[in-house]
Amino acid sequence: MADHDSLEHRLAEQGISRRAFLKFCAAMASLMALPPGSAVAIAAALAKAKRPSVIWLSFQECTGCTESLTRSHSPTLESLIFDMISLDYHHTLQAASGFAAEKSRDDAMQAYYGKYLLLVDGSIPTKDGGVYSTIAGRSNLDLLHEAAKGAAAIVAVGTCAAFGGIPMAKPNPTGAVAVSDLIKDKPIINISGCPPIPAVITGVLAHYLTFGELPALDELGRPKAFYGETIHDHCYRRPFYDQGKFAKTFDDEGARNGWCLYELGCKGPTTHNACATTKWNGGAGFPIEAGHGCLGCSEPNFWDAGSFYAPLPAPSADVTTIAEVAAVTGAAAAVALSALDRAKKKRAQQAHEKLTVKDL
Ligand code: FSX
Repeated sequence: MADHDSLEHRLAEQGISRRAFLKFCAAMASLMALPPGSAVAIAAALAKAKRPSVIWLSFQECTGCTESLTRSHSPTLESLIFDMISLDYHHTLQAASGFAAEKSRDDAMQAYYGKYLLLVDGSIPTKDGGVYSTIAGRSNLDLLHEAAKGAAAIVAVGTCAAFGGIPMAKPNPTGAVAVSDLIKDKPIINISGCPPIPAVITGVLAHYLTFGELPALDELGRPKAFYGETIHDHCYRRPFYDQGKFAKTFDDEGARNGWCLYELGCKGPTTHNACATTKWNGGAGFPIEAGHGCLGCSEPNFWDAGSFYAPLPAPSADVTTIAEVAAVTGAAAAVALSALDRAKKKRAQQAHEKLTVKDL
């Protein structure tokens, strides 16, 4: 007998072909860097998966995270994944308003206690009892604590929820903090980016539906499959970096020839995200491809980490450790890598690539 709650049944109802579904599963397997052959296992697991209840709370943010998810082209991985979940509360996307909206959240929290996924975007203001952001007269702080209690896991969507983001930038007038600063007794996954890449959000949801658990995380709670490497690792301008060819202005000959934007402030070497591989707008491109350096938006404190247009500190020719690199941070340092001799340049690059935003 058909399971009317299963994804398989819902996709069939909506006329989504088996072929399109398998293509989606193959794309998910590739996005999550799973071994070849995993697509079939994903398809089998997803087809039988029940739609988990998802409650999405939006706090101090610009709605860019939701925009990111909804501004993709159709039919998309994103639209497919939303057929896989029951989005029971999302105050931007839901039709209900007022008391009906608040009731739908309460009902879902009660009916799926211990089982629902809680997605949060935006940071949480804590100063003065959290009065700086309220929904239906209740502080974000209060709403988060209430919804976190019955959640199976929490997904912090966007840099604001993951690390505090722009609302937490100096002087942080509202006392904004990240979800993980407040909730200590639930699994939390951080999907950083301001905004995050839509396919990363859906990839994490697909992983949860397939395996019933969150994917492997890095030391900042981000899924390794998407944040395990830097933008620099996969940047198409990387060969120019390796050759020491850097654009000096945004419209010089080097810029026109696609040379590396490192000297114009690109934060690709210290930024962990999948922009260079997953790309944006249906794979059309990513900021560096549009001629602008990476701002480092998926890293903690990116807004306060210095000018977006100042080059990352370059290590001196003789440094070999991160500590030594940190010691020269901010020095007149901008020893051009291109000026170093070959062996020294290699060592300097290796040290440079080990830098993280925390070292700046
Ligand atoms: Fe923050 Fe998201 Fe940047 Fe904006 O919800 S991560 S300001 S794109 O909207 O939270």
